[in-house]
Amino acid sequence: MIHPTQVAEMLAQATATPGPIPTVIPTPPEFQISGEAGHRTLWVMFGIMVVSSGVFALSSWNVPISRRVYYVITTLTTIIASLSYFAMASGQASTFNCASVKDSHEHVPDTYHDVCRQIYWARYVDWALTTPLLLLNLCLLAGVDGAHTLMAIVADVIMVLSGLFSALGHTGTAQKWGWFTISCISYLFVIWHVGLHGTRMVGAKSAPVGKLFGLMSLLVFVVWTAYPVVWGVAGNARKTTVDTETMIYAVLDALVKPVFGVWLLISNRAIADTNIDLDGFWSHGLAAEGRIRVGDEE
Ligand code: RET
Repeated sequence: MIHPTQVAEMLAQATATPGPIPTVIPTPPEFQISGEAGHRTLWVMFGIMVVSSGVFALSSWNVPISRRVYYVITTLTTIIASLSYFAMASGQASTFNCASVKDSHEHVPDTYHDVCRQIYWARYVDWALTTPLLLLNLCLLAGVDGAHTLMAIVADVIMVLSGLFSALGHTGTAQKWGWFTISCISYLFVIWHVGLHGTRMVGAKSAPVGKLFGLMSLLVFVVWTAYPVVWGVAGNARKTTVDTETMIYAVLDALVKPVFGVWLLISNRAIADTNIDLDGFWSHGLAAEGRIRVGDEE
């Protein structure tokens, strides 16, 4: 049985004026977004890609259609890049990826706040369409067979898409690291098919083509590998501003598309053995000549 004095104590406790209510003032999320310098860079890159597309398209005019394959592919890469840069410069095609960050304090418990970084998904759309075209140029140059070229292109598309899923994934989760691993493995497949297999296949061509492919594939490998490094340091670890990230990608994109494009097209004119003569549908379409239709013969 409860003693009346105990009841009195319990009542006193229940009705006592409450102490200070612990208050946690939520810290608003911090947004890492593109600034003035980033926007200007995106517009400049849009201009560079448009001008490059015009130059590449015009330079193919005096080349017979059967030998235009490098020109067509190179022009398409800069046209697609112009569209992607236009989308980004005009303020579209981006989203935010937020991660919780710990704030330590001296006398009160740790608190957390969200850091939300702008991710331009237009880049991944661009890469998914243009990197297969860039690989196709290299495979044609080396004389890589269709089976290996197709495998390299599919591995490349998987690399880009899984990179996008990882970029949008939650920090420190299996989804983020899983997609990242898939992307890296796919990149190794690309190197294997184009770099190693291409080096073996180009042996059947003349020495100048072999030298050109050797140097080009080495530089392509170095510049391409810079992409995942920037992706990790800037986009993922958030060690740079969005503007710096935009500027680094701009330099890499300018090298990979207009600069390497000019190099390939000039070399194609200088080294006869780089030429690929594509007849048939590529040059003539589905012409009616030569087809016998049942009922036509009298
Ligand atoms: C990602 C995700 C992280 C892992 C790897 C990646 C590789 C990216 C590469 C991009 C190349 C882009 C080019 C663009 C030209 O316009 C997707 C960053 C391995 C190799 C050449």
